[in-house]
Amino acid sequence: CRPGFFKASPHSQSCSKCPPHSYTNEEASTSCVCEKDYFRRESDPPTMACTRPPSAPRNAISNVNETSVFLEWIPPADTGGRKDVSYYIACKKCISHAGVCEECGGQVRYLPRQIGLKNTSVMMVDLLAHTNYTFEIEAVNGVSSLSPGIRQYVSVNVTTNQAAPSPVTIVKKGKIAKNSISLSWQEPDRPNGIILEYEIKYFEKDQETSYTIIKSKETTITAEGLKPASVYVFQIRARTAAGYGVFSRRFEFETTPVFAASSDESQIPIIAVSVTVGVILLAVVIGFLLSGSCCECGCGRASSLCAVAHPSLIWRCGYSKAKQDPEEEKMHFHNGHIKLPGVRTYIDPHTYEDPNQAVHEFAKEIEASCITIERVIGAGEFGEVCSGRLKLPGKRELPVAIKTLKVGYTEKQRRDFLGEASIMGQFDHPNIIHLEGVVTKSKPVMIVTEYMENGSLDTFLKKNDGQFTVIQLVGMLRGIAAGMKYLSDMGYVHRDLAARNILINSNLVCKVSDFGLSRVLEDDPEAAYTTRGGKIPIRWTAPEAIAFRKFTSASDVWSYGIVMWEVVSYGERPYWEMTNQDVIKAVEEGYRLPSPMDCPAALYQLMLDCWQKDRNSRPKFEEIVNMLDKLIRNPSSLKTLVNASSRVSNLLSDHGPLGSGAYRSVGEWLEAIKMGRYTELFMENGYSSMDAVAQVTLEDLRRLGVTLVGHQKKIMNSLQEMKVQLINGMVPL
Ligand code: ACK
Repeated sequence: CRPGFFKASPHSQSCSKCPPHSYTNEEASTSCVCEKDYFRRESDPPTMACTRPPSAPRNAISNVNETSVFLEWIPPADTGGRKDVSYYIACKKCISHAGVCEECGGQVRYLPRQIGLKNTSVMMVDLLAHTNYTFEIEAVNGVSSLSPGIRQYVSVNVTTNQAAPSPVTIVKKGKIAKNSISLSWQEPDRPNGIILEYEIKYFEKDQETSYTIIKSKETTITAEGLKPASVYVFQIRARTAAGYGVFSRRFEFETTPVFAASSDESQIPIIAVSVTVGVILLAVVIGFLLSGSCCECGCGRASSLCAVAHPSLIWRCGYSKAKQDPEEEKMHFHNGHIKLPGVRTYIDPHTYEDPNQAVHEFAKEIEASCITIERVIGAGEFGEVCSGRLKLPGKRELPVAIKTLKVGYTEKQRRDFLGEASIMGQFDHPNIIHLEGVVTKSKPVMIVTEYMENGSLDTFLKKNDGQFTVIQLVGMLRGIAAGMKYLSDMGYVHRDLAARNILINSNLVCKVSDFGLSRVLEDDPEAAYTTRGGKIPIRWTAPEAIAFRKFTSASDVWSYGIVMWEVVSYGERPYWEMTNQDVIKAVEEGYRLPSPMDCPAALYQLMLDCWQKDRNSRPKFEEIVNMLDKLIRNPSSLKTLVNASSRVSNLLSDHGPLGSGAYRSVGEWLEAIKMGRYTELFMENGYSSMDAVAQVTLEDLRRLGVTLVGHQKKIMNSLQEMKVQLINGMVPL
């Protein structure tokens, strides 16, 4: 063979041209040499082109859910000429202030795997809470190992959120008698926050259906009323603001027989000393409580002493009606049917004769000198909303949002303004906006909350139209549902759940905000007066709440369905420009909002479930959270979208074609929605009348060459809006 050609075997008939990216300068070659930066694996046949490592994956995005991170990316622009591209995930844990990063080590789990990923997504679980991680997604192919070149990866930085505590692992037995067992245990290795209490579950061995639960703020308990000479199984779990951790493994201890001495009689003197010390400590604690210094955790000396010396008391003075709480609550369960005694319920601040008392019961007083106001970020009903910083003694400086009460307020305005803090202060959940405290002792009166970098969800979504993956949107919805589950468990009905009342932070964590009683609705520009005189945000409200003010968690579920619709349609206004009266009428007649564009069928089905007329048939928030978790764990279940043509034909079915009432020609209509550039395209393809236009589906638009998603949305939404106006209704259920 001459140069540039080769013959792999002497039996071959003819010489072959060197495959792409290879050459030979010599005669009689049996193979060709790869060009610089191109390679051939041993298993590649000599007739195959030389290939090179792929370029880096593109557009990596992350979705953080507590201590799990979901990563998604698109394949590299250049696969290097091979089909065997796979991905490898490198994980680094970084200490932000020091700028030092280290390998994550073996405790992180990768689903489905870390190496050799064929799909363009992966989930990392069991990460540490509140930790910065860098993930490098590297694309590799069959020749990457032959290339000495630099690694081709894209990196993503994320910060994990709060997590429930890790399990209690060390449990020790104390005094054991014929009717009682005392235990002590160590705090979990990773508490991930301040431990608010422990829950101890125990039952007689093999009698698991009848168990007892004790709650304790200490790391010791005594289970009493036990049977002599019987084995009991104990399990313990810790609770922080993020919720309960998982139960520990089972620990078994046996009570002594009726006539045996208790196991620790020799320890009586030690116990006597401990009791004395305990009594002294108790006296000190009571002293603090009575002095009231604890309940004024501001910048003063006494309060910082309170925070440092008695960290466990902050929770008491901040949120709970501590004096009514016994240190240990106990409740018996048979077949697990009785509600947990520890689930706190919301206390209506109106039940307090003096509203100031409610504020100070549930909110910390902050000294104004601890707050630095930086800029105004919006206007609230009672005054400006600002961003700033809060520096409490002994604590890290925090970015905060500050709601102020404008000067010249009436006593009622002050009460209503602070009412929100009295409500917010009772909540403690990662998806509920967190109250830092209030300033009531100086002016202006302020409510200080955690700062949410991305502001309110509706504005944020409108600004970032089409920018998120379905998984990211579902992550947002999951957070909102988890917050709402917490509120409904507490017995609080929100009444004004809407995307404008959800705040979103830089990790895309959504938190429910805007709490109040009647005030909520008065300050909401969406709220309208009903014939019965109430003020209600009609588009978000369940029919029974509009008709006879039946506000329940089930009516919140209806509103949640509307929020789902707002999120998936990136902040579109529900029912567009229909009037409130038309909305009420259409919903009453059984019409429902159509699916947003590109909406996974599973999500639209969930919306329709939330909009069941019979409120008892709607899902509970717990079921919604479980359903969304399932979808997040199995992203392929989100791939089936609501059929684009049925989405539109639903609106049309039985209601005749779109009339020409609104616009006289296709051109006029397209001009009106600033899409005039497509007039010719429509006319050329037979869509020359408004009736013909009524049949256009998203697929038709794509086929015609309207490729920009924003334009597709504008056209489809306008069509829908016109149809809705025409039929005075929506999708019939
Ligand atoms: O959409 P935004 O930027 O988010 O405009 C409104 C404005 O204040 C009036 O309510 C913003 N806002 C309210 N609370 C917070 C908060 N905790 N963090 C950040 N922004 C907030 C809201």
